[in-house]
Amino acid sequence: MAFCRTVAGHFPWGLGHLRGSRTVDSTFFYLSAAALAVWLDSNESSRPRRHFRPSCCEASSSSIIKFRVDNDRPGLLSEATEILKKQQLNIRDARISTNEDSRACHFYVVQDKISGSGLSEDRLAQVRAALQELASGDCQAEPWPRYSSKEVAEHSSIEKGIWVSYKDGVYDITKFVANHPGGKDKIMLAAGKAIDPFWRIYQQHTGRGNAVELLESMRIGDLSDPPTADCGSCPYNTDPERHPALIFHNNKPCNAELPAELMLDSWLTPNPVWFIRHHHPVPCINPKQYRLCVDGVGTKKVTLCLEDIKSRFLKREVVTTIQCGGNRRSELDQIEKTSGIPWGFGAMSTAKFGGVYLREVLQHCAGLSHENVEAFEVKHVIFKSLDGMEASIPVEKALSPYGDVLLAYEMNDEPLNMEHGAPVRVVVPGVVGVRNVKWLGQITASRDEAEGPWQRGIAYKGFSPMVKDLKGIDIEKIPSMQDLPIQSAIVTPKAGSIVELDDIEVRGFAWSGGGRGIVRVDVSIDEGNTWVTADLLDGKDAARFVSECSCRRGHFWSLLVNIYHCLSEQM
Ligand code: HEM
Ligand SMILES: Nc1nc2c(c(=O)[nH]1)N[C@H]1C(S)=C(S)[C@@H](COP(=O)(O)O)O[C@H]1N2
Ligand SMILES: [Mo]
Repeated sequence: MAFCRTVAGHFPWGLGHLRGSRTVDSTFFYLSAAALAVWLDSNESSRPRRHFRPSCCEASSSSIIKFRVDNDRPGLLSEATEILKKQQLNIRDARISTNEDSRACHFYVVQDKISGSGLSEDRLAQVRAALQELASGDCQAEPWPRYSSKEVAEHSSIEKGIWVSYKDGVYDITKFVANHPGGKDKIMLAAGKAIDPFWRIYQQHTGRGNAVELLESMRIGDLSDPPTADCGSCPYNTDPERHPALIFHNNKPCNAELPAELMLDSWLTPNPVWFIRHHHPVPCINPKQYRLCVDGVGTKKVTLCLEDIKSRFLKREVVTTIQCGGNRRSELDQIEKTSGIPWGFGAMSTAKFGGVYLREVLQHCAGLSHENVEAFEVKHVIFKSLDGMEASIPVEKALSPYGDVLLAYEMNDEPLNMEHGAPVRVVVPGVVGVRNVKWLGQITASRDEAEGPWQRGIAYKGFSPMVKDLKGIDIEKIPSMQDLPIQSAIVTPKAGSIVELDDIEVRGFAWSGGGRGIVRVDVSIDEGNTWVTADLLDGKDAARFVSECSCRRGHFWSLLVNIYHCLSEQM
């Protein structure tokens, strides 16, 4: 297997950071942010189930089989699951609650594949006979308890428990809210309510990933009055058409990456295949009616229309790479499943952006001088978007003459398109993708950073790979990601491909955030025992035709490896 290692201008992690290093400083090792693993709560099995009614009275979409065993043993759960599958049952959930002695109670939430509902008495008798072959004990089945939406509504606080419904199910999400990848505030909007309309907007829950499974593990009952089928028009109907070469992880909202096959074609990524990372439907904004409001502490409030932005400030051009904080998460998933979109390495792209410097708008137009920053203790600049998203960057980056933060209205010499944030988006060179706010509506100077999951949530903070849930962790104390660390990948040959034993050209890209340039790329074909230095190709040239800022550093690289030569040297 071939590895590459890459060295950036400043050495924040020392060598070897690409594999294994867990050092975290104020610039994050972005991989660990994504390593926050799937949420699991081992206490769930002891949750009381209320008001059980006999299965024959009401049709329920599933039943709970309770199998009390006198002598539990390792492996019994999987043996029992196999038996249930042979009995033509869909298993939605399986748990064990163990007593101090060897007795245990197994819970299996099942659906009869034949009838599509819970278990009839006859079917239960068959299942009971089969299970009792496995271990002595007692086996019964009950339908889920039924709750009305009124009863669900009574549970909307931590004290009373937080319940929600989804389709015909009722769920107790009390312990989950603090761990929600989309943030506590968002999920609390649905406390005591049906989440169906929320998930129609945030379709990443149902598109792929594990949200449905997670939810099912929190089921406590059936909803007696489920909502009628989807009504109203789909908010994604107005999303733009997309290039078929993109690799789609999701469509509503759209999350799509640049395929490896196109990655090395040109340093500037063509607009149609630029990676797309949305959290919402694409907002439709009439450029004539567009207004950008600049306000906050230490400023005098101004409102600018698109023409103001274009005519009152010098047009600047900045070539920069934007990378999503979740880029390459699929590679982490191979070690242990994490939550979030399983990106390959294509959640990054490069463009020449045209627009105006944020610092010039803040200083020359809104009056945010360095004196005001000091006097009013301004610490952050918040960007609020017209799609409801917000994020912030430190004021130092916003005002730095070398920061090159741009309010962009052009991308690769074309007017910025609606997909990537038209009429105006923020471009923050060297900083994690999520701070590059699209469809910008408001810029606010502030003492506090932005609110919400995109700034303060767990998806944009770094944790040790050992962290599996958030018990005992005060998320507020962990700083939000800003500068991205070094990044390097082998693009060809593709991982896992079989190549002829001969001269092989290994090619890839390397890039670093925070203004650090790439010093060297080394490649190893012997699991890291020996390394050969690759040639740095274009990318560096792209930086030449823009201003003096050092915030867009990247290269393609290539190396001809002779496998015979390398192997014989080792013998
Ligand atoms: C009630 C049960 C819920 C569960 C089990 C759940 C689970 C999840 C999971 C697993 C993710 C990560 C998705 C991914 O893989 O990208 C996620 C993200 C998210 N969720 Fe939920 N969620 C729930 C309710 C809600 C509600 C009611 C809302 C909105 C009001 C919401 C809004 C979001 C948002 C905004 C994200 C972030 C998406 C992003 O970063 O693109 N969730 N949720
Ligand atoms: N308003 C808004 N801005 C946003 C987002 C968004 O969903 N809404 N996504 C962010 C994230 S997470 C990333 S990685 C980049 C992606 O930009 P792109 O879609 O132009 O590639 O935009 C950021 N800005
Ligand atoms: Mo992102």
